[in-house]
Amino acid sequence: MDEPKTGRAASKVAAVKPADEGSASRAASPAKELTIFLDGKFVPESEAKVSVFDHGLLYGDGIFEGIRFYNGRVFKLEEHHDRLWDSARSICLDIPMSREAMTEALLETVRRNDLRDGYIRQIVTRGVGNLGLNPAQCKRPSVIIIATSIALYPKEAYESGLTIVTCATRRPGAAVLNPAVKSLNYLNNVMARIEANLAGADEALLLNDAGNVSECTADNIFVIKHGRIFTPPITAGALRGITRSVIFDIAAELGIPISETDITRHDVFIADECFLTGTAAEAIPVIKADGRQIGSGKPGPITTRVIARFRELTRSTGTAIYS
Ligand code: PXG
Repeated sequence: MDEPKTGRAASKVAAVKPADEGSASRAASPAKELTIFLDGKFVPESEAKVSVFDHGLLYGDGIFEGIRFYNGRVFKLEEHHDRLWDSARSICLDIPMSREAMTEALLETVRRNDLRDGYIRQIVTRGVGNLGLNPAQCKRPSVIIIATSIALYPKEAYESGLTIVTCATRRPGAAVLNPAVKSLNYLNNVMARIEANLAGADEALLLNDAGNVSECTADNIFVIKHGRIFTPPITAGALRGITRSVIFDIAAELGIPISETDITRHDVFIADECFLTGTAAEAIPVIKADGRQIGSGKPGPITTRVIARFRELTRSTGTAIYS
């Protein structure tokens, strides 16, 4: 990353609002049972059960995607399905549905829950096997689709920014457990999340074996220095986030230079601005890292512009659910 050249320009911050979780959200109507897609059927959540012999449970053997929908449209559906099928191919899992059938099942799950804004968790487990870990035992993968709402961080944090701490848990390298596979094995991320909780921080920053920054527990990280945006490359252990790709598009559109670069904690500490992205997190500013204030200590001007454009895109593009 570039060395610092001059002081930062003073930042005037516009309010950044999080997504509306939707009027039919789970929190708003806790008594109403969700309808879940489970292996070809739509069932009430109280009946949506998988076997204790499912290797998704026994070994974390399976894959998932988290997808958002806004204003009656699914955001970046094709990109999420590309990644789901890539994850499946990488772990030799045959998804027992065509992409077209999966898309229809996903849209129908949202419709049956009468939602316009929310979050879809799509899971493919290895399926039922015996107590040995060999996936050859598992005859048929299970497909689960849940449509509901999610709030990863408190609403205020989208305006005031998050605090993050570097955790001792390292992101495994591609040769250990490739973070590019969005698998059900999220203990690395969970351990990092526990460290953030114990430290009283909003998020955990994970480093890779080389000591470079990878990402946070369920979000990609971006730092801004002298008007340029930097984010770690996939080879640093970052997920190829779909929101991350949208940020590249937005930066190009706004004429803000952006690049994939190895960054260290130092680069985070001296950044003018910092923000995180993820489907669940959306785009959210970071204002403190390991006790150091980032920039002015408030969401910066580039962050604010990028997030505002992100919100516009989420509400104006996507696959129609109702038509
Ligand atoms: N890094 C990791 C490790 C992730 O799991 C992202 C980055 C962001 O990627 P997208 O494509 O969403 O921009 C993720 C996404 C959860 C949850 O339950 C996690 C994700 C997505 C949705 C929900 O915490 N992971």
